[in-house]
Amino acid sequence: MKSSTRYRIIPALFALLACHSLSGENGYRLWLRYDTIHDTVVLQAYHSALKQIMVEGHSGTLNAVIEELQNGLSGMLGQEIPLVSETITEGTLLIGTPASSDRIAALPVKDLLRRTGNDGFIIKTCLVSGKKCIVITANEDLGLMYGTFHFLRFLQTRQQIADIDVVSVPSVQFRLLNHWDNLNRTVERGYAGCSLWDWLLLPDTVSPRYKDYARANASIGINGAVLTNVNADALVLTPQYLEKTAALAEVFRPYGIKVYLTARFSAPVEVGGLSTADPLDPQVIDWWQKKADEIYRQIPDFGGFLVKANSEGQPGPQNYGRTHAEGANMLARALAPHGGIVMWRAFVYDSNVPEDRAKQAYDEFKPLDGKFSSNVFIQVKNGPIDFQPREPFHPLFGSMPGTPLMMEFQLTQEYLGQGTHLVYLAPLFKECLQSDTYAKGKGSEVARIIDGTLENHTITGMAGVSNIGTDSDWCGHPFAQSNWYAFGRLSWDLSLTADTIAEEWLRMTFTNNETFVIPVKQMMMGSREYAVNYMTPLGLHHIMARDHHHGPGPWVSEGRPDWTSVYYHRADTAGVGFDRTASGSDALSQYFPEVKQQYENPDSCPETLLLWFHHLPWDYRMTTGRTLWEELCHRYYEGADSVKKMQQTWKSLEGLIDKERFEQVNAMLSIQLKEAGWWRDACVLYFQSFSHRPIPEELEKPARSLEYYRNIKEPTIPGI
Ligand code: GCV
Repeated sequence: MKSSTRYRIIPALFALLACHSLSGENGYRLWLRYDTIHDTVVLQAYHSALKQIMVEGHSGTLNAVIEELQNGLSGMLGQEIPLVSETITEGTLLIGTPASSDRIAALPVKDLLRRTGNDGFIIKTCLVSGKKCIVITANEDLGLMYGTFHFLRFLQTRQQIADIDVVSVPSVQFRLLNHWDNLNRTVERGYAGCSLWDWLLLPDTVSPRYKDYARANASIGINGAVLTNVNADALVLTPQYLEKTAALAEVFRPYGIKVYLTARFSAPVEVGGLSTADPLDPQVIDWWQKKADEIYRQIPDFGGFLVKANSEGQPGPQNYGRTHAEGANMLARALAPHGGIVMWRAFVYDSNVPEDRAKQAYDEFKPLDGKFSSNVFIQVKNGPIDFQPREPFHPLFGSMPGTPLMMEFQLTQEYLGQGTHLVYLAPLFKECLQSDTYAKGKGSEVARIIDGTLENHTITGMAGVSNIGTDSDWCGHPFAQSNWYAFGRLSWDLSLTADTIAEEWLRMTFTNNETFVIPVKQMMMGSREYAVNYMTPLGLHHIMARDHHHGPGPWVSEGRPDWTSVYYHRADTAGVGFDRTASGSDALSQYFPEVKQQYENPDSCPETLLLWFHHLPWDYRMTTGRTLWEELCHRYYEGADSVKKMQQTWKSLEGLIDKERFEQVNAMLSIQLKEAGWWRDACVLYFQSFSHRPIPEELEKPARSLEYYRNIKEPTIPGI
């Protein structure tokens, strides 16, 4: 794919424009803002390349394409670009498939289209009937939709379009949001208001927001939404709710978004009146088959089921002495005739306390490799515990070559500051995807397992646990939108860098003014590491407050051991950290030898994961020359100081964007700064009670006592 060139924009112009043209911003438009371009050079170039639109073919998707183009182009170019059907002129934007357009069928694009599959597209400057045109073509109308959004992004980010040559094919086939939304509209780990799905009013009232949701997803390549929480309610499978689900599917269809539901394993008992949900019981098998038939009668393009089984109290096949494979395959057989899939989660939290929680998924699933039906994914969280600020990659990646594994990332910031912290997650996603599993020697990165190339899988997928709700800006924090955006863009193109995605998003969401884009991009790129530092540096993990997971709680020690913090940090007077080498839980043996060898020696283990794999003495010497204790303190202080710097940077940019979002982010950064200090002081004081060493002299001492932090109660945090 040829990369294009961006116009240089004169920053001074922006300062003038920002104040008067961008008022009334509530973030609703996300990155799909089509404000008028004021730079005359750019405007002139776009006008001469785009004189008319011709869309050949007819479908709901093409109607959506036309609508988006007309909105986008008239918004950005400041005037209607006529939609024509007959005569090609210089500067036509011609859109169609070879099947729908003889003009496109006559172009030399057939070879390229052999590579683009159903969703991929080509955008190319071509001569059509001797006239210079821009052509967007694909094998299917959906490809045309993705191509159209890509083309609009070109304009939104001020790229030159005089000579375009793009071929784009998605890295993975299933690119899904997972909503943890309950039928009563609460959202588990949701920090952006209520669930978008208004089950009470559906199917009779269909909120216009559903279409905007679909547009936003389609614009970044997302092609499916699991509507309901993995902690599932069987009610959603009843006729009343299926009718509501069908109404949503209808709105999403033109945008290529399929709906999926979570299947509660005990549904045959709870809503089917059977006495068992045993997956080998003929009546149960029959119930699920009939249920699948019923669903597909109403929603012919229904995507399939996501299942959390035998984990955190959810029912599953093990309740009947059956395996995950027996449970998943039974559902898969019901869906297969209709083309549906099962996404069976590997996040298992046994009812018995394991010796090391990090080992459980591998122990349960690895022996089942190759035993799943061909339409089953095993959906694996990026790390072996639970979406911590930093985890090593999950050892299942590379260990189940006979089974397609679907990546599960968490976009909602359950463990990363929830609704108030600016934490851009693409660096976390990339860190995991670029990790080398060594499953087939060097170069066996997680990304190659996810895109199917390492193990030759034909179905491939990525899921992001949604951070979307009814807040006017969808995600609660203006920068949380970037995590939704980044997930979509990455699942379309795993090779994109976090930096590129941040820049695109900033330009589309705020401004193309580089005086703003460059420093804010730097903030975003650093933000995940800052959060790691003020929350869980050096490989610490799972030391947050109980239940709601907001704020620090390294002292949490009561109740089920693997739900406590002390189980994970294991601090004592000798040192701190979880020994996962052979002398400890030996979780390291779940990784391939090259990884194991690197991590088992504290000297070669990356410092970022040191306390994940090792219990080390407080005086252990770090590469900085500091002791472990001193380094820990320094990391906590650096983390909190970085937030102060983000705040200073942000304040210095006042006037470059709209006042509303500027002030909202400013206010959020103040909260983040306060909470980063809270994490730092609470954790440093807590660990000091074991290390019995002074906080290094150069660091400011906490103003309050450990007792003060231990007594903070937050009974009303959202998202539980
Ligand atoms: C949906 C963590 C979260 C739970 C979540 C679970 C899961 O434990 O805290 O809220 O439940 O992960 O991924 O199933």
